[in-house]
Amino acid sequence: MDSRQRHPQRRKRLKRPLDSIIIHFDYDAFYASVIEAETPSLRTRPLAIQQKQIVVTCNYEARRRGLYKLQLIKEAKKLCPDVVIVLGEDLTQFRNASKELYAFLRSFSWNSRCERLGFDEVWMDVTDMVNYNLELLNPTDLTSSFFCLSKSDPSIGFTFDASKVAGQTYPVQVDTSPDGPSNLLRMRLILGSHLAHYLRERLASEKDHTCTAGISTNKLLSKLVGNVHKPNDQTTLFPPYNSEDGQDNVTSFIDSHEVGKIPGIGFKTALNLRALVLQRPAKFDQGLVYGGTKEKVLVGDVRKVPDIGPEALEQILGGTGAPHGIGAKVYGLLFGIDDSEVGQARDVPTQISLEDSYIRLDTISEVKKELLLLSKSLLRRMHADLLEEDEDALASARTITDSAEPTETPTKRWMAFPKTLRLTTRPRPPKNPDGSHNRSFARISRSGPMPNFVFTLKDDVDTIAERLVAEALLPLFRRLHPERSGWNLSLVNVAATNMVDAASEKGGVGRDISKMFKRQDQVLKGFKVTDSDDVVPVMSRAAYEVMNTAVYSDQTGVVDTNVHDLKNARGGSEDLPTPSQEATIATQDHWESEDEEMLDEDRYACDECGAVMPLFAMGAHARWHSDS
Ligand code: DGT
Ligand code: MG
Repeated sequence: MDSRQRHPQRRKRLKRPLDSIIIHFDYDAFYASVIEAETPSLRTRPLAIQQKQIVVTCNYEARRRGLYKLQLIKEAKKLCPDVVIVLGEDLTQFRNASKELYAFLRSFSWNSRCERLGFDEVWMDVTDMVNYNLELLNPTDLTSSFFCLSKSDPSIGFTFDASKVAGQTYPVQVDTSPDGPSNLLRMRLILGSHLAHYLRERLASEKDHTCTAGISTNKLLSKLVGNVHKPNDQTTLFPPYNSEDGQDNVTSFIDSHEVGKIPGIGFKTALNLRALVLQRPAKFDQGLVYGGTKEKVLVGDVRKVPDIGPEALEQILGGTGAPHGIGAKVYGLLFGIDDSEVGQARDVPTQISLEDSYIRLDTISEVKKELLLLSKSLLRRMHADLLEEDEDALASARTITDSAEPTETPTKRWMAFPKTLRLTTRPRPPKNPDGSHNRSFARISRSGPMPNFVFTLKDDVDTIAERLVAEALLPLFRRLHPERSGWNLSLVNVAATNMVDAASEKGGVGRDISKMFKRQDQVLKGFKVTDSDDVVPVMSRAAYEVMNTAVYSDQTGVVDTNVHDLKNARGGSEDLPTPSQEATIATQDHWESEDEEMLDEDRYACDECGAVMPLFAMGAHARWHSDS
């Protein structure tokens, strides 16, 4: 038997689709950049943004002096005593800046395929713009080309030199001659690079934010290649993209990445892949409680494993809780293949979810207090994200005011209605007989119809929040935890889900809230609080879904109370990083999947205190334990 027969999949090269051109943007030192835009004099000074006791980000001047993201404030000050520290606990300004930049980028898109991840990353599928402009190129005079930004007005656009790529390339030396191989793809990527360059310049000049961009044929590659030259630069992954013998640029690019660095390969999948290559578990880095490996296993190493293929990977990575087809998905990723589409731009999030974590939360009165805080935040976010000015009401209010008494007609209306209210908790498992704790990431949820009164604009948020807790959340809580005591929660999440666009409701019903409620009641008839526990198996799902189905979500960075050890509060909110605070920092404000439990794949509990946090926070957290 020859080796080809023995290892059929080893010889099988996947062909990479080349139809799309995608740009990935990542704003530079985003929070710091928001502060600098407000106070430009800070640009030349080392600037760090503090949340709790951690530098969540710092500007590049600070990075030149050795500061880095997620460093302890104490360390940052020691290293750079003149660092300017700005508190970044209130996320409002960052959220607003993020929305503004997104709207700006999106305004250039023709197909509205413009997707935000977190506050500071955006993908744009510019295939249509690139293909249109490809047709307009004059091959005999590429140097004075014009990129058309509007199909209806040919004068809107910019001039550029299509004989050259804009910005950097991977690899550094590339052949841009028009008659070389992969000519068409190369030309389309060159067009994409000029569009990216133009958009970056407009962002910098009009919005005061620099960013880094990556240009390639899918979300995965555009995101990864953008990291090659940071900050304020851009990189295009140049062809050839396919080859018979693996001598193409995608293979050499993707092969040099550590498996854990590939978006879509979650922590547990990376552990499994490393073990597959090493034939034993990889050793962890010292100083990290969990995670961080010191034995780097590259994508190229995994692909060289005999008999590797979608089926083999399905066997290794599949199982309870793993998404169907994980083997094929991961196998594709190892080749730089990612068929996920850039999401369609939306005016409203698909859900709004807020949560907080606690060291101890074990009495009903404390739960009520926390539910009230979460409800207020949820309602504020619903108002901020789902309400728009009601032009009709404004106009009629104006008419009435001109001629008669002032009116109290509300001038806002709902753009979308979340039909479902979901409550999620994460109970801490009881202690083992030897006093140790099992790590648990299992969340349990109950959902019910969103009560209509939350949509009223006549009462204030505090009043509605109290009613929401009493009439909806506490009943859900009792379904989740029928026992009066004996539980201890490490997390509570309140979410408004199942969003329905008002405009998409038939006949514009959404504009008439009373009709909407009637319809809602009909729709929800027979829909009652679910009884089945949807306990989610942990550490088992591909976090890639997070990237694929990113939706807008937000967490309780804005909650005033920072000390969550309700029984044993140890002083003020700023004076010490309680583990739960770190957990709060670490988990707030990310985009997450509809199925947000998947994020747990990357969350870990400290053995010492039980605080839950993502992997990257474990190092700082361990240092905090050893210092205190
Ligand atoms: P960059 O992209 O390396 O130039 O720097 P940043 O600051 O843009 O970092 P990035 O892109 O990882 O994250 C964007 C923003 O999100 C950042 O300015 C602060 C915030 N952020 C990032 N990581 C964390 C985190 O672990 N916890 C919290 N609370 N915020 C974070
Ligand atoms: Mg960034």
